[in-house]
Amino acid sequence: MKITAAEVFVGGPGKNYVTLKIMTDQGIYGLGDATLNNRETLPAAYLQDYLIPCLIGRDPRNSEDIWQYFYRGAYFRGGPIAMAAYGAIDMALWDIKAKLADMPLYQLFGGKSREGALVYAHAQGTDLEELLDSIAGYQEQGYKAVRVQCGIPGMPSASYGVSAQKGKAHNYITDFQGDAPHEEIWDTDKYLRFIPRALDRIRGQFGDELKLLHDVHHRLLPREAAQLGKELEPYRLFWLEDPTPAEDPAALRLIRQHTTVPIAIGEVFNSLWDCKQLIEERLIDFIRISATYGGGITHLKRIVDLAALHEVRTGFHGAPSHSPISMAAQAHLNAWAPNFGIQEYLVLDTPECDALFPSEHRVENGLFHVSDQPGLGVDFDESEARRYSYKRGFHPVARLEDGTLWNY
Ligand code: CS2
Ligand code: MG
Repeated sequence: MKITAAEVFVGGPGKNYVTLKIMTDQGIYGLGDATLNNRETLPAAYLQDYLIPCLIGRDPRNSEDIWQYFYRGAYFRGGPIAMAAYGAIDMALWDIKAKLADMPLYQLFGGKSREGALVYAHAQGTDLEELLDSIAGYQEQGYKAVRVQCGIPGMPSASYGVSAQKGKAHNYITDFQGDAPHEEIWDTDKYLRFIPRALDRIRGQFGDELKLLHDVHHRLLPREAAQLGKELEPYRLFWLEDPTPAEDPAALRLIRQHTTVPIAIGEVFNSLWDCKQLIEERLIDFIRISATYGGGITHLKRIVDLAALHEVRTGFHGAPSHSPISMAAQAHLNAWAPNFGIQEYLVLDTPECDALFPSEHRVENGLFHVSDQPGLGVDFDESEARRYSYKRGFHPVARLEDGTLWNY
């Protein structure tokens, strides 16, 4: 069996998805996702200019060797651009293998360990009242877990994860379009004063059962994060995410000395080496790396197994940062992983997105039910894809009130 051709598509409804399609001499094709938010053309160029020419003629069933060939074979290893490109290739090869086996992918890992995988939705508000309504809306739809993000009183612009306009859902591409990053103002003191009060209201209104998550988005210093974790303990968060910048794992030692709040980190990681110390020293409770920037299924599965050895559970980074193809890859891992924790899930099922990526994966009552179709269980409609083209966008930049640049 041989790979005969591969093509990359960039674009999508309200978002630049980077989709790889690998064709074989047996008519079976595989799909992969290389979407790197607001840098989408870069993994696409790496695939087109360097990787696809090396794929032609290879046996697509040798996904391990192909992964090692690209990762170890490169003198300059890793990084989000390269790992997103390898990730797309790897997903497509697993898709082909599972289609050859005529099985849904999770069967190749060891079958299903659960009927449905717990997901969390993103509740947000420019103020607390709007956030409470947003949480209530998700609860009515059956969600059992929500991430809660709220505008901070007195902060000149909205805090991370919150739409700038009241009543407007945050969209990762339309909000970020333009020729330069939008700048936000951050004020740690106001944030630290407000968040415990907000969590108190939320717990009081929604009771004990609803699982609550909160994303700090790398904004705090280690001591501040320890203080916040301690103050939030009475509200029993499911997790506190990215309390400090992820490139400094030792900061977590200080946080762990002071609080038992569960910690989730890893959405900006792209290899096992980024995760290793946090997992081995049990400095986190959930690992957030994604199948896309994390080098695909082959590498992600290795991270899941290392995490299991240290009682760290999964909480993969989710849509819409990645396409439904990546979501499907993670859904098959979520169905199998003995140490599954939760899956981030933002509603992607607009008619346009469903038309571009048809699938039978579905979320019901807050659980993700993986498709039983052979392979990843998601397709890609090329005629739909032709409706879209690339649009440039940037993540915002955060500054303190005096102008000092801060972590976004
Ligand atoms: C966020 C991300 O989902 C999350 O937890 O932190 O959506 C993040 O802001 C984007 O993926 C950035 O590309
Ligand atoms: Mg996050």
